[in-house]
Amino acid sequence: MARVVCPGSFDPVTNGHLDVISRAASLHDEVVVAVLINITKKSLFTTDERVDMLREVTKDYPNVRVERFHGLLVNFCTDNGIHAIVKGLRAVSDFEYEMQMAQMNYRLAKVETLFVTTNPTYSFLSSSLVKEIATYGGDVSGLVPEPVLGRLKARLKEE
Ligand code: COD
Repeated sequence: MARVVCPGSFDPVTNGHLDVISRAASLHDEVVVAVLINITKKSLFTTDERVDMLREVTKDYPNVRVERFHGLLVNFCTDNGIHAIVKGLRAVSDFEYEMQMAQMNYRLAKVETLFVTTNPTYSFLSSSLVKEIATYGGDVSGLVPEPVLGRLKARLKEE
């Protein structure tokens, strides 16, 4: 069975993430979406909320499951029988950092990294830009899945 992981912070999940996850799901038997538990980085949504949103927006993909992880991604891969990481590449600026991580992950545990080129519709899209635009009242509809849009508006109203 070809099991791969799509890792990330997903704070929150965007349509760019979802595009990569759906394409990974069409190419592999099983996709594990792994949400980083990062206690040092301030996030808008808790790990549980990020996992919930991902589960909701991937519910129509029977071969996708959502988990959380902390520590090294390669340890999560080894513990879960995962041999490859699937990442999206948005621009040349992503390439240098992604290549460094890919080579390090291979060096650490012989875990391969596979890249899908971003869907041009979402090549400018990141969770941080979505949060910034939404914070200042900009329109982010079409950039995040519908259920995330509602949660984003509610969270920013609370703040
Ligand atoms: N189009 C296509 N792909 C996209 C888009 C988009 N618009 N936006 C995001 N992506 C993809 C990218 O592949 C990105 O890597 C991934 O989605 C996740 O994005 P984010 O922003 O949610 O997550 P990051 O970049 O904060 O996640 C980084 C990791 C959690 C993957 C990384 O820090 C990690 O592996 N950490 C664990 C610790 C570890 O093992 N460190 C050693 C690494 S060598």
